[in-house]
Amino acid sequence: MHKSYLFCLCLSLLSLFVIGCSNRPDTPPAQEQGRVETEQNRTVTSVATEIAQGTDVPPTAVPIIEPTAVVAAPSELPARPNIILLMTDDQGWGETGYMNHPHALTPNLDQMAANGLVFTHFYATAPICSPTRVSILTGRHPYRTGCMDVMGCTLDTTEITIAQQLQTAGYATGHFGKWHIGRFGGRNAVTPGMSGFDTWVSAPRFFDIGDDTFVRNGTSIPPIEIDTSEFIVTEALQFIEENMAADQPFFAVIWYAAPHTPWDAMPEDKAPFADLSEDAQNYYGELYGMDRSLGLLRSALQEWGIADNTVLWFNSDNGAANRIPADGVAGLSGQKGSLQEGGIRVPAVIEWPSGITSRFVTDTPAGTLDIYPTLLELAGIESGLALDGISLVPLLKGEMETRPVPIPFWYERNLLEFTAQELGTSVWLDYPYKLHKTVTAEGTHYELYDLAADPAEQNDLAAQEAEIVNRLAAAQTAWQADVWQDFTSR
Ligand SMILES: [Ca+2]
Ligand SMILES: [Ca+2]
Repeated sequence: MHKSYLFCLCLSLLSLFVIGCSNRPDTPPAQEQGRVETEQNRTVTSVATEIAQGTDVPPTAVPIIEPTAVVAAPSELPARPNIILLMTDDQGWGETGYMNHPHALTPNLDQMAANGLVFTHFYATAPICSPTRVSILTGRHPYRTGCMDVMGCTLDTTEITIAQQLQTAGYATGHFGKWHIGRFGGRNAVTPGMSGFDTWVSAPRFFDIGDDTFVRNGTSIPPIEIDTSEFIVTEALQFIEENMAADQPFFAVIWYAAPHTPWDAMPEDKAPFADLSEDAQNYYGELYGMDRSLGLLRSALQEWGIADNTVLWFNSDNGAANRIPADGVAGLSGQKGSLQEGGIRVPAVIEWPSGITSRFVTDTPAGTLDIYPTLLELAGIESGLALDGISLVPLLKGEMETRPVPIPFWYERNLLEFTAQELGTSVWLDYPYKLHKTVTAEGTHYELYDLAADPAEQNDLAAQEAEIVNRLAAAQTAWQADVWQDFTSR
């Protein structure tokens, strides 16, 4: 079953690639499309098919089943684009329309995927919320900064955030939605306002309709009465509109709470899922409301004439929680909380019409640690900082077909503080090889998988590929020693 599902997904992704190779269809505003689809109650598959029908190449003409990284970007990317980071909360790798999920309805994200760059191997640094958020804002592995607590760590204020970098470089900066890396009150509060954001309309943790924890620039506001995704995007649009007038590039971070538990969707967002359980209606309804807000955002940017030079970078913060009985991880192993693929591989799309002019699908691995260095390069900032990710600008320009450095992961579910170097579970992703290392009081255990041949991590190669294990383990251990050094010198 896993294999057949993965095969279907490959076909689905490939059809996106085919879409990307053909002429761009004239499409109505995305939000309008989403509405039409609700009324007609069309299926996810039919939405994907209809996107494909806007092209000259029928999906059946797909000659191969592997995604291919092909891009013809401008040799010089436009300087200092507007930047919007969008992140869902617990949306699994398979839970999009463009991945042909059996229920998830994401027509606006599918449109972004048909217009931009789709990552098939994009990784959240951690399989849970807070450390991934720290990885985005600091560009460093969260363990370096002391962020360990799975219930919510606090951003170390000695770190230089990407918001501070862009603020110093003349960007207007705003944070909207879930924070979850610091309290908003008390002696040790760390707010978005203290972390480089000029404007913030944010909640300290997850939120749902009726939430009364939102704070706008330091002042509490009344409970939210509309869909929460629509609410934070509306606030972000107000910030963007104000800063457009100032003729200044902007950086907006929109961190959704959907589809995190508890689930509470608006009636119109639940309507397409009426045949499912109440929980599933609210779950997929939250996701559909999030997607509707993408339509609002994209329509406004187009109406204001700034869509072309605005980078929309969408991803989820960790793998599927899989509490709804449908395969959110699309045949991968593991889920939220695990360093198996299902816990860390997430949907990711970048839409930037003036920078990514040929739409394409890449299987080059990338992740949330790469966001910081990529944005620095896009904004023309030399930081001199030692970061754990790399700039993806060469990938955007078609100059990176294989990733030059591995991606590190390190996560221990019960760890509140480091007590020993190398403790816990860690992963060294040197694609296509993925090394799992588990350190307990009993000793060290390795597993090795070839993700290209075995994306579901079923066939452990550690015993037969000792040389590869040794090579990856040596690099991983050296990196862990460096992280340990940073942690202990904080
Ligand atoms: Ca999450
Ligand atoms: Ca929720």
